[in-house]
Amino acid sequence: VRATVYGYPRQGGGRELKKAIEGYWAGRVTADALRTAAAELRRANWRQLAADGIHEVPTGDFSLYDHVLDASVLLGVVPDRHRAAVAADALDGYFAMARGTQDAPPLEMTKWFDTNYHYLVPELGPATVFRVDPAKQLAEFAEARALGLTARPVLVGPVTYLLLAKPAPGVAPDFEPLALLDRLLPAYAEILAALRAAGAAWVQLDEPALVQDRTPAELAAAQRAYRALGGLADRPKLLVASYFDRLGAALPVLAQSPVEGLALDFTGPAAANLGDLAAAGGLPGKRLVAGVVDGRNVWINDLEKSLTTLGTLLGLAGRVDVAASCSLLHVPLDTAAERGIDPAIRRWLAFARQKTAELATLAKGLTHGTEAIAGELAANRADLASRAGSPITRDPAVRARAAATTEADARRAHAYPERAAAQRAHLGLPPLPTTTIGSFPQTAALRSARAGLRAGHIDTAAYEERIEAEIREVIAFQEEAGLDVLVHGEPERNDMVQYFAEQLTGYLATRHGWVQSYGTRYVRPPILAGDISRPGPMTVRWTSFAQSLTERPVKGMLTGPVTMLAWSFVRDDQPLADTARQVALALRDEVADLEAAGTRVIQVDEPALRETLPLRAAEHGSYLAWATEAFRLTTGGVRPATQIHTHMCYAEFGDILAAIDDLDADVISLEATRSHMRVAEELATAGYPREAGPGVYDIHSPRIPGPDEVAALLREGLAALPPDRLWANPDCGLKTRAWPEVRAALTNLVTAARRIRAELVTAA
Ligand code: THG
Ligand code: ZN
Repeated sequence: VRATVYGYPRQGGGRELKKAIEGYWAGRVTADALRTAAAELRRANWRQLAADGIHEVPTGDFSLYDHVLDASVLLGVVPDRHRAAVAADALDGYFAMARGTQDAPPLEMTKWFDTNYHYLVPELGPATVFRVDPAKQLAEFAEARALGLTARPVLVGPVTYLLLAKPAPGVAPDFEPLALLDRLLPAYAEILAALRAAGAAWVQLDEPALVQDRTPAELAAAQRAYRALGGLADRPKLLVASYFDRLGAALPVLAQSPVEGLALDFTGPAAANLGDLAAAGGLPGKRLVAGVVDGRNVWINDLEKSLTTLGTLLGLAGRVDVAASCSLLHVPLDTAAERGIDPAIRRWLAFARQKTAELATLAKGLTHGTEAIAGELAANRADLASRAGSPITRDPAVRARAAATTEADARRAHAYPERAAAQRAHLGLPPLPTTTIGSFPQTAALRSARAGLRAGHIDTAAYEERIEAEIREVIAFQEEAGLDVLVHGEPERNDMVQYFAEQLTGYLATRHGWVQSYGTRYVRPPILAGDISRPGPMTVRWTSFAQSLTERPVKGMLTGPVTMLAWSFVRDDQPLADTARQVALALRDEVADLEAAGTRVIQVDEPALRETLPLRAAEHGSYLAWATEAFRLTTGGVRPATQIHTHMCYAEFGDILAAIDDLDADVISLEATRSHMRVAEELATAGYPREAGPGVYDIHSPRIPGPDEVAALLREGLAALPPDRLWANPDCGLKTRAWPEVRAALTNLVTAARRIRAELVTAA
């Protein structure tokens, strides 16, 4: 039994890769220096993996931007609009596809399954011709071999590649990329032959798309693909990898194919693979790579439990190796860098480096017997016991309160029509009220104050003075522009979830726990480590300060419980629904404090509600039930006159309209500019009974919409919703925009809303 991994964090301990790539974009780093920096990171990772006991290292998983984009380059899938750039310079052409140029928009970016990683969507059509260029794969394989290591190239599998793709611009929207399978397979055959010629004994083909609900036609395509690839004479042995869930109906398809190996996930709900595998008769004569260490969460493994699972698996396959459930790309690099976390708690955590050590220990225990790892097992047992028995893990007060929560707590006491009347009286807003989503541009002065505070150059008092100055400016501008419901601009916040995580008991924040979100952008997801409670108000000080500067209502701004979970590492020792309820109760207290301090409008953002939808449809219902309940628990305690807002960022929410209704928020703001107010229509068709603000200013673009353009969008909105239920607002927060753009765009937005109000009066 040996240990392996499918992929490793790319950035380096000091985010060297980000710095090299962004330096290249800025013209500070040459292409050669970038390539050298990347090669050094790869070498350091492989050496580390080998030293830590990983037998077969992955190659080709490294990327300068995204591994799905790399697969497109490998297959010669370049959109027509980027061909000239790619022909002129391969590296600049690659970044043109990723980031766009002045006249060629980038590939669309979307979530990699249910992780927080985003990939670039391949664009395919009937005219697509695959042209293989295996240079990157061959070079990285050779680099690892040059270190004297056994290496296994890792590729996105052909079925997953097609299932992740979309019709290219100009191609019929109902074109199914899977129709290209028979043309794609010869391209994979060519790559496999090249890798074999280079000396690869095994190649890994990743097929995570097969863990999702698949139609019989899609399963038949998978069967055809692996019969064809398995039947090739000139190829390495094939390991087909699945992760993120059980394979289900695809398991027998792959088990009966001529491939030599399968990698299965045995963590969390995917543990069902164990029973499925036994039922399918195992994998006699094949290699099974068993993903028993959770590759996408940060908790230490239960080594004894894994040994038991692996013991069962030994009887079910020709050869068993041990691995993390998926690429380690989704976890931070090394817990050792987290000096700020209590060492006793740090022992509960395993980042990529610690996970490789766990894998090596498991492989050693299975090969040489548990006596050979007695010390590791004893330490692991003690760490698990320390976590299970810790007062952080179980706070009786939090548990008692969660247990005492009733259905009624998660419901507003009054129906919407009564609330709407009370809110109208309390707020005195005009028809088509204007507002923003929450954040305003983060100025250079603010960023330098935050850096100064962290470095100890300025004290808390000086920092807070800076925050107050920013808030004064934001309030003054909004009054001058004539907005109706104001915000304080959130100058005190960096990451939406980290700000709250830092103030809640039971949550851990990391200093260096960076995880790639997309390209060179990273997040540091906080860790929901224990029972969650709120020692004191988190946002009241700044909201109240802002409210003291104006007569108009200032919105309180909170991140909702579902998004808090979605953008954090979650507990693995209790259902998500229980963690969500604890977070919701802490936020509910914040809502109550805001209301008591005189806040008349409170917005609870849930941008992640849609993106956290489980991979399989059978689980949607139970997810949406606890998710909407957590939101209502957060907001259900307020008076009828207090107006609850929520916000979601993505236009694709048609499939969760019922859940959006179930949130029972008084007002929802949504991204809509790019979908031409189709969103308003969708809400109206679905009979959405409350107020909505489909965005009329696309904040992702530097373009400033004029008053006529905004007015036209508002008129479209009025075709779907009556004026007392339609709001005028941007698509999303303004944090990423510059002040001059924001001033102009919001002034135009107010002008447009006023013009339409005047028209309404004339018409009446
Ligand atoms: N917070 C967390 N997770 C998230 C988001 C978030 N996941 C989904 C979505 N938002 C991802 N979007 C982004 C957008 C911008 C950046 C990262 C993810 C970004 N990061 C900075 C960088 O890498 O330079 C660092 C930001 C920082 O200093 O914290 O720009 O909002 N948890
Ligand atoms: Zn948004």
